Amino acid sequence: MSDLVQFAKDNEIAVITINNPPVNALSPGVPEGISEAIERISNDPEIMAAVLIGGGRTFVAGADIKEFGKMASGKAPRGAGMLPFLLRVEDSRKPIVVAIHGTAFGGGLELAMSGHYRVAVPSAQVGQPEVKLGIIPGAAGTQRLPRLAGVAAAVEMCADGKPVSAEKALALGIIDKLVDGDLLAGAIAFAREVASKPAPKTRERNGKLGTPEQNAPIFTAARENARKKQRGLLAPVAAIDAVEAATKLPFEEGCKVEQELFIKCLMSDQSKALIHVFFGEREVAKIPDIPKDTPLIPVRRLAVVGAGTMGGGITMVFANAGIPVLLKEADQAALDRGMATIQKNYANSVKRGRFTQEFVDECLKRIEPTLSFDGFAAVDMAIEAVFEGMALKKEIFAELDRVCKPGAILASNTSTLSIDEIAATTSRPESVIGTHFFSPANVMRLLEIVRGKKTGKDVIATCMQLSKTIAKIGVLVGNCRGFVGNRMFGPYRREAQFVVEEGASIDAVDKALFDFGMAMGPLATGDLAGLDVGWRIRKEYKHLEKPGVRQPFAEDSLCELGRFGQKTGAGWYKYDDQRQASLDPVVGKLLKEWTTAAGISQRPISDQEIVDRCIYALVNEGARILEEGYALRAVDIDIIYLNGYGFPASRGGPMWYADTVGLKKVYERILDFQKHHGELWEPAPLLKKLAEQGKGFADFNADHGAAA
Ligand code: T1G
Repeated sequence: MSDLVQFAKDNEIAVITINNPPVNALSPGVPEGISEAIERISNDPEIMAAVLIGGGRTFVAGADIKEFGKMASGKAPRGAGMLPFLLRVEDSRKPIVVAIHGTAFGGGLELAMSGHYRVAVPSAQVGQPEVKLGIIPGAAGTQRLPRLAGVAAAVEMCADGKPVSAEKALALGIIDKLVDGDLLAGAIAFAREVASKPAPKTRERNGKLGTPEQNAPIFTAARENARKKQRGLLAPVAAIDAVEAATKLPFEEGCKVEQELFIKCLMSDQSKALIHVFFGEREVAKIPDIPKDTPLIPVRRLAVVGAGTMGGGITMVFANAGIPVLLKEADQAALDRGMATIQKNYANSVKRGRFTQEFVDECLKRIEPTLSFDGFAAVDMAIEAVFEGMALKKEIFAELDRVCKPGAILASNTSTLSIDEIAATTSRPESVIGTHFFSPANVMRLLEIVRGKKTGKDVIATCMQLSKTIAKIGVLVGNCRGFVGNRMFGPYRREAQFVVEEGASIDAVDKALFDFGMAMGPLATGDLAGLDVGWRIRKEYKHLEKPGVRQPFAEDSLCELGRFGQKTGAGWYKYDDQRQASLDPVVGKLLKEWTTAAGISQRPISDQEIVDRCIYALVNEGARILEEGYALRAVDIDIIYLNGYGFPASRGGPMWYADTVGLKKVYERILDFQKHHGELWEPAPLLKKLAEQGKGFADFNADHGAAA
């Protein structure tokens, strides 16, 4: 027996335990161990039935995704997959009861469904999340799930990848019984009950496959949903096709259809990108120069200074995580406004079914509004979220330094100002860090954690861990202007303005980037965030602009007319009372006047040029950030862009996308832009070097040490 699978007997019931920490993935050796155990069961006359269970914290979380990564890149043979193995499980003459705790995901659920019965603890979850990796179930999941749960549930679970609770799985027929208390004991008892019964093969259970008339509307609706909500993704549509095959073909034929679709998805750029994202979201938590066992500072009580949009959102995030928050404002009116916004946001979450009223009531109890710094001595961490001005921030930090206890973490939510400069106003620079939330803070997943020169390793480790506690994805970045995300967003939006000034229409620019996969086009994004935000920053740093180098002017001109975007009812677009955007002929006329006055000749600009100008501007700046050490790895930049800026995960992030295009091609395109548009397109030295070496940013990941 492989040491990944243990075999034991409880009288006439065999117990097969999978031990492949941390998530009992079906890595090489696990299927082999289970097959050996089944062989042993069938040859032992004393054994009447068997229980298959996961050791540690979960049942099987799926096939080993690392293996799929190798197969997708051709580094490992595709092999026959797990179909033959699961048939061996299903063909066991003695009933096999699968006992589920934690998660039975992907291949884990497929393994469970090849068993004859399934029992689970109430906290367990089951699902086919493969589409999140750009693939589909590849071991008959799309063929067995409809046979247990019915077509509608199977299509939904395979196409959107969301797991279902054990209770829901019981109702659907995926599992046969919920076990309260000890799972193994419950499963063994269940096995005793079924030991003398025939072992029902899931593949022969066709009663829930429905009729073509019943199924047609289900598949039509599923395809429409995928077209709308999973724009341009291959896997959801393939999953629907595979489940449909289960309703039309015998099991073996249906499996063949599933295999073809699985391989097609696996070999796509989308699955390579999504597998990169899966591991990347875990990689960013690993800081090379901060040991895993760095002692953490317990954060049991928090203070937030500033009850505006950001401060209120941050307060909710911590209250949701069970951490009491002292929310301070300068005056009662501002404090009341802040609390009212928090209550409105919570009420909306209850209305949308995201939170229950009881949960919201508990959260609100954890928020204590205040006008004074009294009580700050008891907090373990304070987050400043006031107006983006250095003078005010320094004043707040000097006060925090005075009132907070020694060792308390002092964090700023600044989006562009220097953490080092802020830290210097305190006696404890080692306790000062940046926690840059993204608006709306109670929704956006990304948290840029900004490392100051003197920030202590315990403070960094604590904030990285805290990001998980508050359901954010924390990415450590260095203290350059704009940190990583906003520093790159500048050139991205600069190029969007340039192409409009050169003749592209406003909606063509936004549509080109939307069709590329961005959640929203760059101009509409500016209108959403407020054009005045960038305008104020550009004015503050005007003195740094190199004389004679062309800068965009359109957006500043719109701001001078008071057109800040949605908040003023007009920006690049005009907005009705429901904030519905429409093209504004006034802007078209203004652009004509401005560009004529500036002598900028107009020309038709292709969608491809719009995309290349905007996206390669991101990539070029990202390469500079990497080389200067303000991001640890290229994948960190990717994760920032997926979780803070609406970059499509199916393209892996800006740096991954550049590798997919090929850095040589990207570099040549940038040289071309430099020739036509001047020195702002100076290629980043790292990009030039990697392109000339025929390498990609992924190779740079491998060589790059800790810096941020
Ligand atoms: N393969 C390889 N490694 C995995 C893994 C997997 N399936 N799942 C998790 N890990 C690693 C992860 O990278 C991390 O590593 C550690 O385990 C802990 O994970 C044939 C084709 C189960 C909900 O998509 O959703 O089956 O960073 O931090 O927060 O049809 O892991 O410690 O080095 O996420 O408690 C389908 C993916 C695969 C499930 C647990 N299955 N995993 O969350 O821990 S394809 C999935 C998860 C497939 C078949 C198809 C989560 C989790 P490290 P973690 P967690």
